[in-house]
Amino acid sequence: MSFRQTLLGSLFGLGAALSATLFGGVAAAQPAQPPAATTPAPAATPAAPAGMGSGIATGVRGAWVKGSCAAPEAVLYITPRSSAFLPQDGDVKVQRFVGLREAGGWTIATARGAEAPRSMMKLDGNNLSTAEPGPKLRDDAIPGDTPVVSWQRCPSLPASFMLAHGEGLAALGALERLEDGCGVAGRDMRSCIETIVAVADVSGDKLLSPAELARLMRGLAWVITAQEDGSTPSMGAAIGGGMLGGVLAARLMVESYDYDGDGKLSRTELGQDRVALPDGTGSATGSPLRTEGLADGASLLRGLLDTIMGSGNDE
Ligand SMILES: [Ca+2]
Repeated sequence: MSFRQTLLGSLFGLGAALSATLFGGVAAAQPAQPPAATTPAPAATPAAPAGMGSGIATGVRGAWVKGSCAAPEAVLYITPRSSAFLPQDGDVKVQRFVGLREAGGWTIATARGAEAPRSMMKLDGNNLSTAEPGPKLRDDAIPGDTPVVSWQRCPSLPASFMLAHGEGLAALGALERLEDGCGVAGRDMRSCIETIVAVADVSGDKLLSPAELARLMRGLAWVITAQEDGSTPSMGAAIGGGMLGGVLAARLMVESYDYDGDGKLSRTELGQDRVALPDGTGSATGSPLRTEGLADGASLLRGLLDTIMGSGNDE
C-alpha cells in the first residue's frame, strides 16, 4: 500500500469514526443497563451492578505503574468510571464500568460485556492491588487464586509513553464529563455546551480554537480505537491518523460554526439556534423549494455537534 493510500485510509477512517462513532458514541456509551429481567438469572450470576454511585474512589484514580518508573512494564490509568491498561508489550485495554460494589475489602468494578468482566482493586498503603477474577468466581470467594498485581505511583512517566498516550488518557476523563454534561436525560443544551467548552478549552479563554478541537478529536479517536481494538498496529494508526485527521476535521468544524469569523468557537456560536427556539419569523409569500438531499455531504460535521448535543434530549 502506498503512503498516499495509507494516508487517505487514515483520514477517511478517522472521518468515519468522527461522524459515526465519536460524538455519536457519547450517546451510545451510556451504560446500557440490562432490560428488566424477562428470564430468571442463573444462580451463579452475581447480582446486577448497583450503578456507579460517586464512581471509583478518588485515592484510586490516576496513573499507576507496574515495574520501575523509568521503564514501566505496564501503566494502569483509572478515572471515576473507566480504566485503561497499557502494557509495554501487548494490547491496550480500555474498560468502561457500569457497576461498582465492595466485597471482602475490595472494590469490584463491572464492565459492559456478555460476561460482565470484573476488575478488583484495593488500596494497600501507597500501592494499588488489582485482580481480574474469571467469570465463575463468586464475589464472596474473591480473590481466590486470582493473581494479584501490585502497582505504584510515579512522579512522572517516560516521555515516549506520554507522547503516545497522554492525550488519549486525558480524553477518557473528558468523555466521562461529556457523558455527564450532555448524555444524561434532563440536561439542557446550555449545560451541554458549557461542558463541551470546559472540556475542550485548554487556553482558558472560553473559546475553542482548531488546535483545541483537534486535541479533543485526537484523544477521542484514541479512546474509540482502544475500546474496539487495542492492538499495537491499530493504536499506532489511531495515533498517526488522529494527528492529521484531527487537525483537518477541527478546521472544518470551526469554519462551519465560526459566525463572527475570529477563528474560534464561542459558547454563543455553539448555541446558535440550539439554546433558544426560533420565534417563528418567516415570510408568507413564495412557494416551497425542493430541499431534499441538499444536506448530503454538508451534514458530516454539523452532525458531530448535533449528535452530542441531542444525545441527552431525546429520551
Ligand atoms: Ca481556548
